Amino acid sequence: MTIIHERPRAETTTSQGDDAAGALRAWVDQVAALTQPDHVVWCDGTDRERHEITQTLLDEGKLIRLNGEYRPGSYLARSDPADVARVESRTFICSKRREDAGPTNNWVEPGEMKRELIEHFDGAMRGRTMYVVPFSMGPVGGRLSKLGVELTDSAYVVLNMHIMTRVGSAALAQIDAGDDWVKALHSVGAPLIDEAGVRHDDVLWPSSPDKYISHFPEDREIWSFGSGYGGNALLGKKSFALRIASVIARDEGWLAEHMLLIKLTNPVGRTFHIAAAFPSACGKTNLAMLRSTLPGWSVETLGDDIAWLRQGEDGRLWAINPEAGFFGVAPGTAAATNPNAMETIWGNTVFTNAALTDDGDIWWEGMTKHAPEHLTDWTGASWKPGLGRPAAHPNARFTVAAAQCPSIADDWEAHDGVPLDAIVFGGRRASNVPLVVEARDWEHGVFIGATVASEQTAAAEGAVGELRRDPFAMLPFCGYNMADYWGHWLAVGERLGDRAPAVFNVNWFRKGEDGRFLWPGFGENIRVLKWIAERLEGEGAASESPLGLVPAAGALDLDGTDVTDSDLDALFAVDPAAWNAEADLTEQYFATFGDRVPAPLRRQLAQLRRRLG
Ligand code: GTP
Ligand code: SPV
Ligand code: MN
Repeated sequence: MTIIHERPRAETTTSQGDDAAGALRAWVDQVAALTQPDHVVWCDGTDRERHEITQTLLDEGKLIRLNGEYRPGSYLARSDPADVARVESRTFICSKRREDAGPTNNWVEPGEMKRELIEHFDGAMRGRTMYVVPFSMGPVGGRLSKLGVELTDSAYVVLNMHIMTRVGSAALAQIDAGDDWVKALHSVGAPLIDEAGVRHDDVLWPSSPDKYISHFPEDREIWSFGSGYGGNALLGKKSFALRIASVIARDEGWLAEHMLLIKLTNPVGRTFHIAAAFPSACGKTNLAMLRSTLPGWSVETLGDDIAWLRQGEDGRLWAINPEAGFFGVAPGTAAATNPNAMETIWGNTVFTNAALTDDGDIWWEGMTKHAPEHLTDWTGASWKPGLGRPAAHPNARFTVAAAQCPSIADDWEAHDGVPLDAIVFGGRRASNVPLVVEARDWEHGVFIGATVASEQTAAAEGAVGELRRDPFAMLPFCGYNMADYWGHWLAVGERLGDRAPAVFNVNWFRKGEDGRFLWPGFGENIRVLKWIAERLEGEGAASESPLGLVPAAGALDLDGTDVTDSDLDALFAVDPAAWNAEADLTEQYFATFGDRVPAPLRRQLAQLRRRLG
């Protein structure tokens, strides 16, 4: 084994710092001894490094350079067709006790899981380079920020981590200074040299049919094996910033959430900070980058996927986006629906599983009204319209720096974050769930968050369209017992008291009997945000529904839309029979958590039933 870039030496270190640097080095050495890479490279996060990594991937054929005239500095990667999304069936929370992982997580006893993983990692990096990627989630040194180190044998992962997190020497210096950090070990699980010492050719997207995305919450460790894709492999994202961070947050009294973060400004210049939790591929990026159709109202982007929330000295809840980039759903992204996203990806973007045009740009379903006459599809095969299969994979993604977003807020990297005015929950529901509802109070809001159901999307393996419970949009991401997590939310609310943000629920996806969306969505969602802001100011008119407060007649600004009165009725219809059936399902759902369900949530269910009659 050779070390290409020696670990940079810190200029001054305290004795605690020496211990910290030593602990990191010991872990790197230990993993290298186990996985046996040809080389170890310590990453510094510089542009030069990014160019080198990119060049390596180009030389290996693992990236396709896009036409610089249309998409400068941008590349297309094509994954293995069996490695296109998060694998929830192979995602594990290995807490010491099974009940601490809870019924919503796969659990294996940590010792047993580590033994199994060590067998898989043994020699897993033979013939490859192991990259040491120190990173910060949140601005380096920020009050809510956290550090991690990912060890990976995938240059594609390093390139994406460069965009999605703050990689490099500044993060490493914090680790050396003795700050806590999370160990994140990743291998694609495809060694180039076999046990007999024979070297094999690499493939364009190495991965393994044997996949493990394993989390050890008590040890603050992540071990990911066999996948190179998104949330399975970019370990700062779902594995650290949600699964491990949710456990740290429980222990330290804050919240790690699957939420976008925006700043809404009204026509007199008053700003509101709003965080919203929608399940995967249910509209976070789109709402985060909303371009307002209402004059005087505007939205600025702070984050599109993850938010960390912590009570500040003023007693309010403050939020940061711990990420530095967007790993956004490509299909459906278009100038008409999300112009800010289209402008963000003008260049310097990595596309994964998009289609390639004949002149070297990318395309996906929904980008333009008509598909180009010929494309190379996401598998590399020739494609033309009418073949009956999509040209881009439904979970095709773009990776791009947040700083490139034209709607990014000036203070998106503020070390203390921004104070939250409202929290919004939502899901993808063709029926039952109204366009917008305001919770009566925090406890009711927690009940609403805890009982969200949503139709499954292509962001994870599984049957697309199937309705499932996805509490707080955290079903695949909560690192501990979901019922305890609800209890933690209630406890945070107690501490916030009258400083707590207001809570709302939205649904952009309700359909009419003819199967069309009843609500125009996208930029028109500003109308719902406007009502929310008016409620926050104590102005917007609301009326009671069994589910919570809904806009009073005329309170939702629909001027200039083609939403008809009957659409509006259908958007807010509450069918007591259907909702009593939902309440029965909620009771059954709660039963799966046994006596860990907090009493206030059972009380909320009883109150809902009473209001439904
Ligand atoms: P993850 O990155 O997986 O967490 O997804 P996300 O929650 O950020 O979802 P995103 O904004 O990427 O949207 C997913 C899909 O829903 C895209 O195809 C969007 O075009 C579509 N979508 C988003 N907002 C709306 C909306 O208001 N109405 C309708 N009809 N579709 C929407
Ligand atoms: C999600 O599935 O919620 C995503 C994509 O944001 S991934 O990074 O793959 O988790
Ligand atoms: Mn997400």
